[in-house]
Amino acid sequence: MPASDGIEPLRGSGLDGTDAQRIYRYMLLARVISEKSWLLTRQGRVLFTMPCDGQEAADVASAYALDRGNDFIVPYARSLGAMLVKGMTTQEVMLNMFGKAADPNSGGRQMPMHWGYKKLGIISMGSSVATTIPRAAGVALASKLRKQNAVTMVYFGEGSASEGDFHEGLAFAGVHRLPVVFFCNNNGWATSVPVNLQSAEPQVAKRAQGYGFPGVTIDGLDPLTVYQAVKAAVDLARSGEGPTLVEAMTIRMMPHSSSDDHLRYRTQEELDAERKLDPLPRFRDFLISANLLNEESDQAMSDSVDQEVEDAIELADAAPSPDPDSAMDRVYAP
Ligand SMILES: Cc1ncc(C[n+]2csc(CCOP(=O)(O)OP(=O)(O)O)c2C)c(N)n1
Repeated sequence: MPASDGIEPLRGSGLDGTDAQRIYRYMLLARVISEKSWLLTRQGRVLFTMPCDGQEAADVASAYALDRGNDFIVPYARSLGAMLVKGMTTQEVMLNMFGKAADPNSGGRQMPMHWGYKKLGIISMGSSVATTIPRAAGVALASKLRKQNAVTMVYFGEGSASEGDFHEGLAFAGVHRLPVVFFCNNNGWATSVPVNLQSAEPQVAKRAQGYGFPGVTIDGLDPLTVYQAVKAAVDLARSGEGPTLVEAMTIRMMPHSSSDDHLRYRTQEELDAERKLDPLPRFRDFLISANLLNEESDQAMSDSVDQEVEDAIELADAAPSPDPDSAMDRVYAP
């Protein structure tokens, strides 16, 4: 359906109706990929997954605020929505999930959801959380020295903000006023450790003050709020004013990973209550009230997303595995 004016001008976010519809489709796509990947692990067809259910608004709308052709993303495993916005296709995501040779992230050699795609400006992550944070400061330093006018955005969870790497990365970026946005997805959990056992000060954004730049805490379940806050941070970074720490408050609707059972440390009642905050129905209701979506167009979008993911699964499942002789490639220097 055509993008009408809707709720003008989309609550001052700087986005128009077409942007809002695109963001919704990316959110839906991330959700369906996440849900189907979970089922594929249960079927024994995929080795591992880290669901992103509950943080689609944060991931998608933050990446949407970047200049996607020029800026860099240093992701973490749950950044699926940001990967899609940055240009990774559903097929490429599924080739990664199935560990196939044509996976552009690592040729099927890394764990699933360990992103890194040079062509798209997605810097390779690693399993060790927060090591990406000083690396993102380094990427931002390089782009500043090269006068690329690029912004780097690094994604991590609040648990990672307790690591030494977090503090070193922020200190360096603050001193050198680097064009970097630190995007913390605060879902309240680091695997089974709740936020109150991670730090005596649970508001991560406050830590930015110690390094001489702004920190903001925002509703990470509302894509318009996320876009607005991240766009301001990206603009600041691009204009030479240095970093911002954005803390998006989100939820973790699923277990930490396919290797986890969250009912060993969370109650069903708590999970049921959290599910009511799901950002997808909330944004869908907003779009309907803004006359940017109706039952029919929502169903059509949902069907096309389902088909896209099913086609990608079929293709990835049938694709060739990496050659066993390549197992040591890029592990040791020749
Ligand atoms: C340095 C390091 N320590 C521990 C782990 C194991 N581990 C993987 S994810 C994770 C939790 C991370 O929590 P958070 O940063 O809040 O992100 P979330 O998974 O909640 O999105 C841990 C402890 C790891 N991968 N790297």
